[in-house]
Amino acid sequence: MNRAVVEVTVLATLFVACVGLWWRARGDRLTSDGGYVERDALLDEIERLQQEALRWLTTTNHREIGLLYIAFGTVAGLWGGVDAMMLRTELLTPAADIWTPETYNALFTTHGLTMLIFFVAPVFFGIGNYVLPLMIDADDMAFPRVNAIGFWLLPPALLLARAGLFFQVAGQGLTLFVDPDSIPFILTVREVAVGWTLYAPLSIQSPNPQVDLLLVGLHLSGVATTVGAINFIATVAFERGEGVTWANLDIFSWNMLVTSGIALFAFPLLGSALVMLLMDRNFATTFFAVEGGGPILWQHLFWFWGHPEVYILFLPATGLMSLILPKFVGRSLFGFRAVVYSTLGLSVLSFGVWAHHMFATGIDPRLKASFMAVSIAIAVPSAIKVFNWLTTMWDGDVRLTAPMILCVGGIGTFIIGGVTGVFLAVIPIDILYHGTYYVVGHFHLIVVGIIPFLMIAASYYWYPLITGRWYDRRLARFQSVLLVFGSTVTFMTLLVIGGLGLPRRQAIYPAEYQLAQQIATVGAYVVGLSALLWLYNMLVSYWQGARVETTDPWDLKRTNQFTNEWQWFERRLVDRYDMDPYEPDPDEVRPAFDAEAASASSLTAGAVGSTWRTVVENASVAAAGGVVGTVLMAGGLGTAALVGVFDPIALTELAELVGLPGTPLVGALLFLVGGAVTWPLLFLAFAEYLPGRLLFETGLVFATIISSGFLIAFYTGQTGLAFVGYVAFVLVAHWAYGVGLAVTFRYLQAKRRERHDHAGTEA
Ligand code: HEM
Ligand SMILES: [Cu+2]
Repeated sequence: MNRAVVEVTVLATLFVACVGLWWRARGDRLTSDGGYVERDALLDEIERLQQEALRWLTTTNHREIGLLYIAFGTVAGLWGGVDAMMLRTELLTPAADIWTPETYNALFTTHGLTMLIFFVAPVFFGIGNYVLPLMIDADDMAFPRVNAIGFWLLPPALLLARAGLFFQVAGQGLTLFVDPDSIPFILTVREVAVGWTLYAPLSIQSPNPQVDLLLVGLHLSGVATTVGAINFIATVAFERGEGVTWANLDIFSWNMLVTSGIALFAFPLLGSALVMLLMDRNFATTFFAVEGGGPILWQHLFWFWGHPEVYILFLPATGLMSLILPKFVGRSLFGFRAVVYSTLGLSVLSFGVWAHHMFATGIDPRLKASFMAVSIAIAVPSAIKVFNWLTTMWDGDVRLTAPMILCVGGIGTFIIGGVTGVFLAVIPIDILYHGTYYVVGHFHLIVVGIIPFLMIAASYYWYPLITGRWYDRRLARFQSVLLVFGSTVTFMTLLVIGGLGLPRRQAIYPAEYQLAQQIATVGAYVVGLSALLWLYNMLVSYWQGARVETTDPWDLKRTNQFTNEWQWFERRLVDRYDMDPYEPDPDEVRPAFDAEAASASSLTAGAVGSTWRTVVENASVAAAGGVVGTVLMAGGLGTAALVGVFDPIALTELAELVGLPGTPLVGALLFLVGGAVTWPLLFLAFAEYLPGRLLFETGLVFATIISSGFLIAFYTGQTGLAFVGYVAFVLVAHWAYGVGLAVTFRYLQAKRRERHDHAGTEA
């Protein structure tokens, strides 16, 4: 089949369907009196449309530019999505019988590029443009006109990058009428097929002129992104309203700020590398040729942009998660500061790991090893985010709205995507899985599992604010479930077939994989269907959704989460429509539980004294807690040894392990000292991540988790009743330990607070 014709037809159909929906939806409203549109009315309508068009083309208002960005990104996303559906369609059969292998290569190239460059960043910049100034109480972005320019660079960039499709269709059409020999140029331009990483030497040698257009298009998009990033930074830094300080800046703005910071360093580098590649192609320079800098140089430059780019894509999504999730559990974001620090940490680390994309090349093994270490370390800040989301939900009052379904689904896919990424960061494993579907499964669980999920969650969450109407909430819940389900089926299947060793980027594959490939394709179609349902819901509800009747559509006042952008919304409704501000039933008001505030006087957040003093105080409190916990635990273990379910031999081995004389006594001492020192420190570090509002509960949970490790570590072959006894004693001993720690901490904390309060009143 002819790829270009099919793709253009699908896109045109989508476009016509959207226009049709729009026409019907608003047509209904126009003719609600039963009349029809008259000629004059039609002319009026055309004039009105002209004026509208002019307004949208020249606007510098951040909300309108935001909507333009979102619309543009959606179009690109659908375009890249059609590529994806076509890729998956090819893979229904083991042979390349739907498109040619060359077409398949072109499809994954344009799919990857379109999604990464023209879909994700524009949509996030759009959301940022719309809501960020409202959230920080700014009148507009810092540079409204630059903002407009930044946006208007994108459509030409996309058209340049993907002109091949139109050339192909045009060529096909023209050959019906003219001699193919008279239009050689048009017939040689086709979609690029060198992979989204544009690796030299393939990208230099490809005779397709579209490669040059693509490079120019990418360059332009890079300029657009940089300009947008500068604007975000300036806006957050200088346009904050009164009352919005760095200390109470919302989490989404933090994320947009950090993302923009990364973009500011990453994109100019990409721009230079693109120009170098363009020169290699057209002016016989040798930046990336073997006789010059070499192809590996391209990879270094590319990934020094490419890895941070991944974080540019995903940090705004985590920002949305951290913002939206708490609204539907009635608790404020757990560990706000930890989340901000983890974002900052990621931004720095993201530049330091680029060569993990090059483990399979011949770069120096010592270099590789250090990149491996940093790549594994980068899991820590990501994990911090996950812990904080989970802990925010813990014990919360969960409302399963469409945005919440997407948040929960997003956490799930992110965990799987993230954990599979840690494996890839390990060189030997990467060598094994590099170039297989495992990689495709891994990164799609993240790029699909958290990015579009959270974009859609945000579209639902702010829909009332943007349109003043409700979307169809039942359809939205159904759509969210479909999306989570479809993505999981598709990309988990890819992980599995990648684990079995199936190479990626190939249109032809061994027949035994057919069933799995078909399952993945069906999953992808489900994702595609859910995207269409979302689009339908957005468009139709814009004209026909139920009007929002209250100034607090999400009932956020009840939990004290009525943030700035909703206050803006309320003011607008009150001014424009004379609506009464919504007041929740006072009996129902239960401010969101804020763990941070609740523990403001806790160990880690001592407000008085220098950092040093806090550290010393924490350490001494921990030491005291550790001793009490250890004494309690020693009692438990001692009993276990007496009863015969715990074998002191295990302690001997412990002593030998660290090179001390292998006697039970030394082992026991080591065990007690270790317990008294390390455990309280771990406890302090993790207390923030463990569920439960009370230190007491935290202690129990912590002890239970740790004891499972000790169960395994000190198991010396007990069976039957002895084993049951062993398990019981390990658990009881650890619980005693955990409770001992917790109670001691509590007590010492209370003492300390008393002291501080006392000091405070005296001062
Ligand atoms: C339903 C949604 C999607 C499906 C079914 C899908 C499917 C695919 C398939 C089949 C491939 C080619 C695998 C190969 O042959 O190596 C691919 C590659 C890729 N996809 Fe997706 N994808 C989807 C969404 C996304 C999104 C949202 C992004 C980015 C934000 C994305 C980024 C990429 C990238 C970067 C590649 C690599 C291209 C290359 O190998 O050069 N995909 N995808
Ligand atoms: Cu990377």
